[in-house]
Amino acid sequence: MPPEGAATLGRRLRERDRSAAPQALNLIEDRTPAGRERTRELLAEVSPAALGGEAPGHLVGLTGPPGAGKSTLLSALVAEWRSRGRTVAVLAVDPSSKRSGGSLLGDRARIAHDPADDGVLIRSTAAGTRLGGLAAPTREAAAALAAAFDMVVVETVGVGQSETDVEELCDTVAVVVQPGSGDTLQFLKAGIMEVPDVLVVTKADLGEVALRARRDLASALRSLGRRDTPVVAVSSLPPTSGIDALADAIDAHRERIDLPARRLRSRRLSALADFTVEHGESALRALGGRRAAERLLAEQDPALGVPELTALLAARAGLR
Ligand SMILES: Nc1nc2c(ncn2[C@@H]2O[C@H](COP(=O)(O)OP(=O)(O)O)[C@@H](O)[C@H]2O)c(=O)[nH]1
Ligand SMILES: [Mg+2]
Repeated sequence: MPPEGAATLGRRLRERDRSAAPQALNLIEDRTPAGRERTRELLAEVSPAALGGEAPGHLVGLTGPPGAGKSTLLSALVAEWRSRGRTVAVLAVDPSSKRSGGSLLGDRARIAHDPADDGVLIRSTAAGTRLGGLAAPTREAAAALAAAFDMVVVETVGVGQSETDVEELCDTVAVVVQPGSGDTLQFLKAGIMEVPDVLVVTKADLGEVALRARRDLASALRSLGRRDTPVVAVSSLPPTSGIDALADAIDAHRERIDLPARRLRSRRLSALADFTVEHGESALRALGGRRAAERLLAEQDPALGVPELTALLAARAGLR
């Protein structure tokens, strides 16, 4: 059977046909020039222009240090969302493709789910380079999946820059810390407090140490004037606790934000990142610098997808 046309795959996702997702993700991973062209065709079919608005899926970033309990938490969250009748796609960003040594210490659990359930899709995706933040295929996969799935989760490892990357892509960012790990302190020092929309303290079954972590984080948020940011304590191993409250907090955040504005900002930042990765900093200078490029993007039709915006920057820089 010849591979299905890229536009057909994109159209099927737009019509919420989830069975098109695995093939669409394979296509997006093909970074040859022909593959990129086909990816552009696919993404055009799920752009806001084609959808007549923003993609319906909720883009959720889940980030935190290795061993904090992200994968275990996701197993519980996926079950919670399924019980609420939602479909779920998870893109687990694999840092071992960037750093040496394979899986990171403490990064043990796999995301558990029923393989026969076609309402759940779980994929690993390669980590990006610093210059472009999250790898383009991760961002493109998230955009494609948001057309067809109710929840699209991007799981990333780390404390530091990765939080900012995921914040640029996602509607809602949940930052995960485990109690008694010193994460809380590191967190405050690194200025990461600006990033989370929801803070999650895992391993609540550990008792007092988890309660203390939750209190410390809540008071740190208060001192930053961020009283609205919820801090949710969860236990992800059976018997689970707090998972429903976390799902509620994630929903509530989406209700609060100006979603079209956040998505538009994300597309513009993505276009700038893709353009810079592809053509280099000198191409950015040809546009008059980053600020000028941002102004140029701000003038464009809000319904344009990332590939169209990236192509536009290249054309203005005289590269195409
Ligand atoms: N006690 C306890 N251990 C947990 C909980 N959640 C995860 N863990 C354990 O913490 C370790 C790391 O979890 P994992 O989900 O792999 O963390 P990740 O690296 O952030 O994805 C594993 O040994 C888990 O079994 C929890 O709620 N309570
Ligand atoms: Mg993990």
